[in-house]
Formats: sequence, structure tokens, C-alpha cells
Amino acid sequence: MDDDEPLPETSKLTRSKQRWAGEGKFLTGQPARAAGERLPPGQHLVRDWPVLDLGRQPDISASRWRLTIGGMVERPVELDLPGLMALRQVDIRFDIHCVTTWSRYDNAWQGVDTAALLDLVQPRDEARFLMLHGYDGYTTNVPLADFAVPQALFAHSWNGKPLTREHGGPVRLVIPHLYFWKSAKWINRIDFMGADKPGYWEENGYHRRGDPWAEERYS
Ligand SMILES: Nc1nc2c(c(=O)[nH]1)N[C@H]1C(S)=C(S)[C@@H](COP(=O)(O)O)O[C@H]1N2
Ligand SMILES: [Mo]
Repeated sequence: MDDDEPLPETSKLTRSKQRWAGEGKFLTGQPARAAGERLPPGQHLVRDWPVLDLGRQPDISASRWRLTIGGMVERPVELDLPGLMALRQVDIRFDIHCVTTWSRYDNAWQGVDTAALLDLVQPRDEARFLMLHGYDGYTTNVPLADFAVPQALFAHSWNGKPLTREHGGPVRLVIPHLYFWKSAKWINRIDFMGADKPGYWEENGYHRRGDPWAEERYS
């Protein structure tokens, strides 16, 4: 794109996107990661996929699922599953790292990247953090810059099959570069905020951010 010819209608949004991307890059600079390393410090590899939650697995049918996005955004939205499926679909593969020390390689997720949702809701300039809410009452906080990374997505499928209830179906958020507790299952509501606020595990001693390569486990 030619720098001298900004698109008038999108220039503000484009600038904001560049800002999010810039912050994301800054925050995810992977300081502790040596070249070629795949398993973060203190982690061990598993082949199965453990289920971790608060012990309540809400039974949300595809027709009942809704995602409400509000707070510091220009255009609050409520999405249903057909609405999510109508957005551009992506396929993203990454390794899961859980703070309880298991890691699982090569998970392929299908869904909608967070950039598409940011385009829809248009965060205000003051928005810096998000609170993610699950149908089970779970909450977790995440910086906007981490939410906005190109690899983060709202996943409805895993390895080509609809996401099962135990793993957060019909739709969960997945944020690949942070410990897995940030990846809210049964995602139901997102609030954009100006200041950071702890979610469920953060309130109970987990780190505010959770970068596995920096071992940001507890605070
Ligand atoms: N809604 C919701 N999301 C959640 C949780 C939860 O209890 N409720 N637990 C988190 C934790 S601590 C982990 S490790 C992962 C586990 O996801 P999994 O069960 O698919 O492995 O989900 C995260 N997302
Ligand atoms: Mo976890």
C-alpha cells in the first residue's frame, strides 16, 4: 500500500490496528525463548488433552450460544453462531501450554480471528484491557495487545471437528502465546476496559499476563 494515499474511511482504524500490532509485538517479544526451543521452561509434554475448569461444564446448544461484546467500544455487538460462521474463517495451529505444567503440541483450531471482531466493535482509544466471561461464571483478564495478536481466535472447531462441550464448545477463545487459563471456554461476554482488573485465577494468585516463555505463572 502507498503511504501517500491513506484510505479516508479506514485510516483511523488502520492506525489503531497498527498500534495494537505494535504493542502486541512489544509484549510478545519472547525474551526467554532460545532459537529452536519448543517446550517452555518447567513444562512437560502430554499426548492426551486434559480437561480443566471449575467443575461446571455449561450445556450450551449451538442455537442458544451468544457472544456479547461491550464496554469501551464504538459498536457493541451480540453475535450468534450463524453470525460468527458468516465472518472470515481461519485455521490456526499452535502448542498449548498450561500453567499446571503440561503442554500439548499441534492443535489445529478453526474459527474467527480476533482481528475480525475488533473490526466489528472498534475499540475506543482508551480501551487497554479486556475481561473475558464464560457461561460458567469464569472470568479472565487480558491486555488488548495480547487479544489482538494475529494468532488469537474464537474457535468453534478443533482438529476439524466441532469443539466438544468439555473443551468449551460451542465456542471458546484461544490465545496461543499465553498460558491456557487465558483461553476462556464457553465464551459468552467480553468487556473492553481502560484499566486492568483481575479475573478468577488472577484474583487467586495467578499472574496478570501469563507468558509461558517468561514463566509468568504466579504473582
Ligand atoms: N469458561 C472457562 N474457561 C476456562 C476455564 C474455566 O474454568 N472456565 N479454565 C481455564 C484453565 S485453568 C485451563 S488450563 C483451560 C483448560 O482448557 P481445556 O479443558 O480445554 O484443556 O481452560 C481455561 N478456560
Ligand atoms: Mo489451567
